[in-house]
Amino acid sequence: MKFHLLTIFPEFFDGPFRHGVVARAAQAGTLEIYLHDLRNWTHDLHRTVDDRPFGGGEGMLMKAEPIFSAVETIWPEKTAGQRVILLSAQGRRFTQKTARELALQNELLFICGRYEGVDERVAEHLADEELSIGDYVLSGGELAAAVIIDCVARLLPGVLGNSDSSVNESFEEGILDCPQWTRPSEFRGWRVPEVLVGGNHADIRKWRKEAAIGKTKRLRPDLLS
Ligand code: 9D3
Repeated sequence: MKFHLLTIFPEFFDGPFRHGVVARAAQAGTLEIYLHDLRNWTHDLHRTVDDRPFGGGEGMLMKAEPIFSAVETIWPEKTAGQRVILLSAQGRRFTQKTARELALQNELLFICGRYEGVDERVAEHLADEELSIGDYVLSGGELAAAVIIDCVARLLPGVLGNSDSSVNESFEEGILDCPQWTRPSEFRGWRVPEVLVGGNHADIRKWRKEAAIGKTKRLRPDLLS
């Protein structure tokens, strides 16, 4: 799968994509990441990508023209299996379900917004979808794109070692993972639940299910309603 990122901070991604699942998948050729510097599609001395909002207001907006030029250069003709995604605080909420849908595409192009936002013509006439990763304020779309690419990459066949793409993911069952422990069985006086240390697998399964529901009730009651 190919991931394109359109950004004014291409070096931002040196960190997130050089480690872990995404780096390994890139090494194995399962995915390819292409960084595109938006300023390459400006034509003025100052390589301007922003301008003031019509109607007034705080801050600056990203101009439509360099973004359209960039996307039309990267994909002169858009084919099935290619999706343009605008990251913005106003977008539809990205979830594990969205990640599954995106993992079915051949190629994704992420437009990373900065400043106070992006000229609305990008959302209306260029992007296939506008996504947000949650209800909090980031300073731009780069972190959001890295989050989405991490989620999608680990779903690609072969990336996690399990070729079975139907492995259950707790979020899709609408419940949190059960609590887990590793050795030692006692640490600073805190003991691991006795049932997990014993070997009765039916009891363990039942205990885990109940513990998962209990934890979901306490921390994420919204998932159960
Ligand atoms: C006047 C209100 N603005 C600032 C508080 C709105 C605003 C503008 C630009 C809020 C965030 C941003 C930059 N955010 C993103 O580009 C962004 C984002 C986010 O802020 N939260 C969750 N997901 C995303 S995806 C892109």
